[in-house]
Amino acid sequence: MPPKKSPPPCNPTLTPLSGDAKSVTRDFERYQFYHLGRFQGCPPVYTYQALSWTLRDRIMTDWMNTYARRDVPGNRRAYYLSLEFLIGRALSNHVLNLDLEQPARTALQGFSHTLEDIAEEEHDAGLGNGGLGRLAACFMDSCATLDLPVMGYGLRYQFGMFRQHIENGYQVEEPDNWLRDGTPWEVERSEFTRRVPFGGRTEHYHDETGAERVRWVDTRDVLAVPYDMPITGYRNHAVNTLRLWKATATDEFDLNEFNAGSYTESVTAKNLAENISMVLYPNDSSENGKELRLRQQYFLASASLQDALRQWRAAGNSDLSRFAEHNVFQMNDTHPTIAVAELMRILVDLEDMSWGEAWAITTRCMAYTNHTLLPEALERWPVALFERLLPRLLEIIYEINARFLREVSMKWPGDMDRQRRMSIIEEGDVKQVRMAWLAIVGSFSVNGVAALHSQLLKDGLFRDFVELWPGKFNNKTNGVTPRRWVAHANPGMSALISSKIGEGWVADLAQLEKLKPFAAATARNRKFQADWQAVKRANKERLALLVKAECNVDFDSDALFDVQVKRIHEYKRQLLNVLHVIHLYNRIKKGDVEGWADRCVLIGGKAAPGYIMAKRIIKLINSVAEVINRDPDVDGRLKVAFLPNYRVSSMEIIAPATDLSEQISTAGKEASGTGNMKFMMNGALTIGTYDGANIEILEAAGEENFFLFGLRAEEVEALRPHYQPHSHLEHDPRLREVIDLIASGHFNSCEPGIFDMILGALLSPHDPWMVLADFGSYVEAQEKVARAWQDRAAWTRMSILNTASSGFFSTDRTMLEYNGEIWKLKR
Ligand code: 26Q
Repeated sequence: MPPKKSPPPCNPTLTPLSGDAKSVTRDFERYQFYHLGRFQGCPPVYTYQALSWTLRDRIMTDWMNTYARRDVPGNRRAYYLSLEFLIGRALSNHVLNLDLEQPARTALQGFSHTLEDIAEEEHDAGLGNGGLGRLAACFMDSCATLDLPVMGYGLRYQFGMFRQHIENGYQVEEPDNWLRDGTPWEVERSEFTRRVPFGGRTEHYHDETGAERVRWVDTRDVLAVPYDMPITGYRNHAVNTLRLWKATATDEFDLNEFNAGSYTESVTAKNLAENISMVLYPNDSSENGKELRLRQQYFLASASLQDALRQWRAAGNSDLSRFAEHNVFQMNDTHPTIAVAELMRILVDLEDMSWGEAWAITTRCMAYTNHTLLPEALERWPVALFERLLPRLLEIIYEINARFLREVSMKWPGDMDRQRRMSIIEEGDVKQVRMAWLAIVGSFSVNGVAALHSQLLKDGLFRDFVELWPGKFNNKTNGVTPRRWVAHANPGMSALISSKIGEGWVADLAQLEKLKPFAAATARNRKFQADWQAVKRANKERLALLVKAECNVDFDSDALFDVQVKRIHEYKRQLLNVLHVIHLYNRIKKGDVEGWADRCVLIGGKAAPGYIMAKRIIKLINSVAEVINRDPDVDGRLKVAFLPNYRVSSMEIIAPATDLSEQISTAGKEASGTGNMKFMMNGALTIGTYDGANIEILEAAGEENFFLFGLRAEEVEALRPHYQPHSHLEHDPRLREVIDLIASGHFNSCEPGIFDMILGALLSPHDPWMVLADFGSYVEAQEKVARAWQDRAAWTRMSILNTASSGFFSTDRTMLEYNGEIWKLKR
């Protein structure tokens, strides 16, 4: 089936629908009654749908106009390629951006549900694992708000991140059928369907001029059907597009195979095609070698590049040699980096370009962002798998590699060891393609996501490449969007801030600096500081309700809310947090409660389904929580809860209610972190190691407003060969008692032995995360926290200063840096 022809440009003279309360109410009622056939008293999900359609109608003209404005020859554009966009809910976000809160509330008058209740009906679009996916969503928000011509390309997974249940303390996964009721936030654009080839073989031949050329034949093609989601800017009438591809089988499946009588085989083949966009891989570090994952990656890369080329031609361009002047592709980690080879294939095989010309274009439009320092998380694909699935792409990668290694050998003649290290193909028992190397070789820009991370990449993993191309490597410290994470999630604090410094901070977060004078301990500021505390308290009550509902644990809003939410990973060291909790419990049991600060400890996060240790850590947290919460001696001094199914919409309630943000990874292992920034913006204080963006948070907030502890990255590496966890046990009775209590079976009397694997890991001299090395320093930092909490007025001032210093961590700043140094788009 040839793709349908592009439609003519839309009509830019359409009049926008009014946003006044009367017109919003009329349309809302029309959807609710006439379209959905639902009346007052109907389930709130229909009210959610009617309101969403009403809003969506009010996005359409801006969306079309933004598209028309951008669609001119010579206009430069960026494309953000990502296997993940962790979007969360959309309704409230659009209400905020379109400034339609009052009209929406008016429309709901007379209904028994508030705007907040209605918004709760929306399923999170959980099309990502964690930080990397949420970052992509925050980037999209900021690009629209800055009116940057950036389009996101991703996959429309039918099942997003699994839903997590806790049964008997263990994680149980359930599929996330987020599209069951459809979503109002997408528009299918089947007219832009693309065809993506798989399998088959290559044929080398000579064309009429005698030049050697290659055909990829006998492929099994899959159709990529785009679904567009609008990304609204903050009150600026700009609407960008997130284009998500769904895989469907071609018509030939039905025609050829069904008619040939091989009915079951053809159904299997059809399923194989449609499986591509079925489910998000729930690992947040690489799970190597899975064929379906490689299919997903190539499917995204190929469909998106074909579509970008189509768009560029549709805008009136024709001279391909100028493609790189007008287009840049930002690759979110190595996941979509097969795009480097795919663009070469398109230019050389399909567009008849010479290798040299094609390579000049490719290496001027590709840019790569790295998100990890863990060597085990670096993507590698077996050559044999590539050969079977993407034979033409493998040939192209070999050619790229051969030419690249020639360059290496010219610079370092005879240095075979270096050639072996830098080769895109890793030799060995199983030959593998190193995707990060392909990305570096094929890109003009390579960046890390926080200052320390970018430096460690240059000094370590990427060192050889830095010697070859020093100018390629740069840092772009992550951020988060203040629209979702402050204006929407924390309306109380937002109103209070705006009452002092106006509303400009929402789209220019550096303005939060103007809050600093209000943190001073003066009589004039007393009212503001009391109001700040009252807002935090109200937010804590909201979180306490959630914790009660989800965990059946009573959180007292007068206590310190101490929170660690993120994926469960050994390097993130949830275990260190648990050890401290057990230490506090031991102190209570001994009556050692001098200067005690009552605490509510909240931990949440998902474990990759195959990550046994991470799952056992969840069980330990739940077991410890159960013992502590039902021990009458504890008497309200300590509460512990594990919040199930942590996701974007839970963070919207958690961050505004947090007093203490736990950022306690082994130094040098967390590339950046972004939860740390959400907490800071919402006035939490951080207890953290010198790692990732924590360092920049500490520098912005000032050391006196941050609880720093633990070894630094270089100290971790220096200690590693000599690390002796047992010596920490011997020298620190607090630690000894904690470990002894776990070993005694106190937390698992009904399930003996289940925590042995955790004890084994903690006590091993090869523990890569060196948890016990930081225990003492962590406990001491926590004691400082408790002392600081006693002086609530001083704590409040530190809280204000954290928010006031958080301007740098807006993705608006991050996007301006990407644009200024990499994309160079006109705003
Ligand atoms: C790879 C291959 C196969 C299956 C899955 C994957 C995979 C999927 C997701 C590998 C990694 C991820 C996600 C990584 C991630 O979220 N990294 C985080 O990125 C954030 C944004 O830059 C940083 O703040 C975090 O420090 C980093 O851990």
